[in-house]
Amino acid sequence: MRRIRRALVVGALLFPMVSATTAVSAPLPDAWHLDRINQQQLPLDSNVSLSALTGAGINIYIVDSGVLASHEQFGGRVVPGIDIPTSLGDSVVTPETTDCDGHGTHVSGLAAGSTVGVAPQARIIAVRVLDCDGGGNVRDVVEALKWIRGHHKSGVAAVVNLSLGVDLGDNGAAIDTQVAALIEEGVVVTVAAGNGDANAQALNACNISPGDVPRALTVGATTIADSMATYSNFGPCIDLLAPGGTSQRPVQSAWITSPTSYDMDVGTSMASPLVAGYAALLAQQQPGLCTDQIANAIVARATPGVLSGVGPTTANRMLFINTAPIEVGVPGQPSHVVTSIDNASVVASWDAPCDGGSPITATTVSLLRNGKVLARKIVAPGTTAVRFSGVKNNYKYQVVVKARNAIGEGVATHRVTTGMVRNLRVGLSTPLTYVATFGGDLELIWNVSSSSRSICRVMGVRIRFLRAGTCKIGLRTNADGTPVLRSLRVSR
Ligand SMILES: [Ca+2]
Ligand SMILES: [Ca+2]
Repeated sequence: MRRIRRALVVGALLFPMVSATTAVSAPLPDAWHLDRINQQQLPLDSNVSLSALTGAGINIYIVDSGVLASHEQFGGRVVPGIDIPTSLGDSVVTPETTDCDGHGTHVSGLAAGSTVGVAPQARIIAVRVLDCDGGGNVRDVVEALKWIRGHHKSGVAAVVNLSLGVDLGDNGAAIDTQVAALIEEGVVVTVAAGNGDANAQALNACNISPGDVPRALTVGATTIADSMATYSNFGPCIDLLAPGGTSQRPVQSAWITSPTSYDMDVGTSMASPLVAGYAALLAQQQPGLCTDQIANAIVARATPGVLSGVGPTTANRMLFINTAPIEVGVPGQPSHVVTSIDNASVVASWDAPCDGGSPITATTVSLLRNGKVLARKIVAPGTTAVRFSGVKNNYKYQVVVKARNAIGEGVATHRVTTGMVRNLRVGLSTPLTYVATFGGDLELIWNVSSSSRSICRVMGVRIRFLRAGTCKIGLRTNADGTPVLRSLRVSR
């Protein structure tokens, strides 16, 4: 498996870092990237203020080389996420938020730095997949994205930035699958379009993963003179362009040498987090918005036709920070559907989706067998679990969940198939997946409550029922997630 690449220009000269003794603090001498995106046309006007919005309360996951949490740009807003290379034993970096490469710190600064970033109060969640040389593995990125899917809170807008990529042919589809799932679960994903091949020859971004994922925001790079950067990948998969700089005028952001050091970098890696920060501003303003509402607004508000050097296959759209309210829409798709069975009953729970900007008024839960609806329950907002009783044993069922608001009906979940409904009798030992299922590709982590240990026991991938009573379990989709609680009735 080929290694993943960060989307910094390969071989680009890094300008000398500002040393700790001569460190620049606000106002920066060269925040042209911010200056450019608060106006539609050149020339730059030296005004870098973007919005009264700050991204406060919004999580931006930076999937990268980690983040130097102590940097002055972050003011305590960096939260350790997960350090995949460490957990898989490829390298060891402690604490988890440390960045031994620099790329992730630079990218984080552009998304959410206090003076170099677009969303200066957003929370940065450091998800480390790149090592000290900026390299990584597809497998690690897939793990990281799964972790985010379990970690983020459904129904609350969040942003993921991926300033990295791999050739689609190098198992990129595995990353694409996870990116698409994140978007379906309500997360805005911004992706660097990539900086061409090893010789900086620009490529079609549709051949790069995850830049080819349709609902992701794939970002190409521009120069200070408003031309498309020659290294920037191109093509119909590019949604918009944003400042990425050139070696003559790179982009300045936080660096890892010290909490007050800065560095100049070049690439679509720098353009993508600017869009991530913008998404956080919009999410802060209307926290219930769904992914596509935010992503579509960002594309629709980009300034058309102002860039030079844009080829015929790339849309000529330049990032423009415009925080006018977004029109409300229908709710999104509920996520994290968990089903469990016991005698003659099915219990389904779910996470409420984004509400489209208008409160959810009801949720419909349907129980099906062989594609036919057997029962339907309509529950009030705030209820996120229902029990269907009186169903026949020895069958599997499907569950579909759908929310609605004043605007209309939202998108239904996929059908989630239950385990086979049956009596959980003393002495039964059965695979966990026959008792509870998750509507997706994440595995459930089981915990039996201590009060139930004499009644049921999990052994490996099986559960055994020891005595009649109530077996209380907690089901999580990752180690840090909030468990879904279930009470299974065990009979003689
Ligand atoms: Ca300006
Ligand atoms: Ca797209």
